[in-house]
Amino acid sequence: MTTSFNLFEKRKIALEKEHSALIEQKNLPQSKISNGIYQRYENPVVTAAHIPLNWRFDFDKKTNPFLQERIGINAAFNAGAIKWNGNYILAVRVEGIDRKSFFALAESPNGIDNFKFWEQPCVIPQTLEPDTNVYDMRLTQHEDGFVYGIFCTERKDPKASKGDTSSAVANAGIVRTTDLLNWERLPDLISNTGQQRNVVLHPEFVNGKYALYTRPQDGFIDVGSGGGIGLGFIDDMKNPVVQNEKIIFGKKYHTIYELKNGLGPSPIKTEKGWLHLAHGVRNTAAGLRYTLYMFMTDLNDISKVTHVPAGHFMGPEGIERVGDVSNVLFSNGWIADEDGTVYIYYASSDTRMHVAVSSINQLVDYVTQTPEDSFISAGSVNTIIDLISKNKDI
Ligand code: M1P
Repeated sequence: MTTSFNLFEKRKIALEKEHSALIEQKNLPQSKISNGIYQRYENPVVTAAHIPLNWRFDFDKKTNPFLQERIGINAAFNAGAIKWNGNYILAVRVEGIDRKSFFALAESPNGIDNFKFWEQPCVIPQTLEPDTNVYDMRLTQHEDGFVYGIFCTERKDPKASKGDTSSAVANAGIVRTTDLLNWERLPDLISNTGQQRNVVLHPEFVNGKYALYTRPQDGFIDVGSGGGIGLGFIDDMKNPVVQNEKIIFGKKYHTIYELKNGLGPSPIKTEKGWLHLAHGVRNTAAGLRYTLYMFMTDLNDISKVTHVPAGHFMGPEGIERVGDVSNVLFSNGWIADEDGTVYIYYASSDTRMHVAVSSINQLVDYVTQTPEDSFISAGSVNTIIDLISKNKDI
């Protein structure tokens, strides 16, 4: 007869074995031929199942004789990224089954597998008005010496009518650190718009000021008459008042960013310009569809968009299509290595994290040589015919 004692022991061994196998599983490039722009990898790099067992299970036989999972994790997605002491770090949005998201760092020696969470989740100090929910941290190693984490802080809308228990207000919360362990909370962003999400810090000073990419919005989900990727400036991050915010990349009819868009990670500097990764959203009969797209801005004027390849850079494929919020790709983290390799960390369907590997040269080539959108079907046909005739001459 199985006693609760050996049931506990058996479950513990099985859980630990399964967890180690998942973490240590080697990740290989997908076998199908890539598009030449980036290489997707077979396995998600971080999932809810990667969360350490001791965050979820009480391993005391007396208080947990059945070894039940006491704290459930629903998803691990939308991670910021940074290279740190030679390793690849993701600041993962971990979402518990209680719907609350928080940040936790996972580290890999090679950027594509073996991501292990640090000892405990990040402790983010609160402002006078506590965050109800926090998510989607962008990490920026700024030239002032700090690593900044800018994330969305969500609180109940104080103007919500009685009985309205879902209206919320989103804004940018700001923390900074020099060790990724101790986070100093700075005041939340002060801007002219009602709400902000997808706020990202530029890594360099611009005319002595901090430059911030914003995404002003009228409502919590709908950007309304606002929206687009904005650019504004801040004198002092301890008093983060955005000045001169202007839209540098607006939403546009009948594009992949028709409904809304938002910047992904902090941009990467190249000899040709700043590489940007963003998400665009359009509506369909099946709901919102989020895809990733790229663009480039001028090295001397970061408000000037110089190149925009037509359409999406990455769209959801296979398993990526399905999850808590299906048909969504979202990225807020990438890492450019010294040798030019670029690790693009993207989440699928608000559920799990993946990696695709590219290089600065491939991405610059993609952004600068891919035909731009003509915004009409006849224009798309012309672009294809131009390519066909060019190929005839070869
Ligand atoms: O559910 C898709 C995404 O929706 C929001 O992004 P955006 O403000 O650009 O619409 C965010 O909640 C994001 O976390 C989420 O992945």
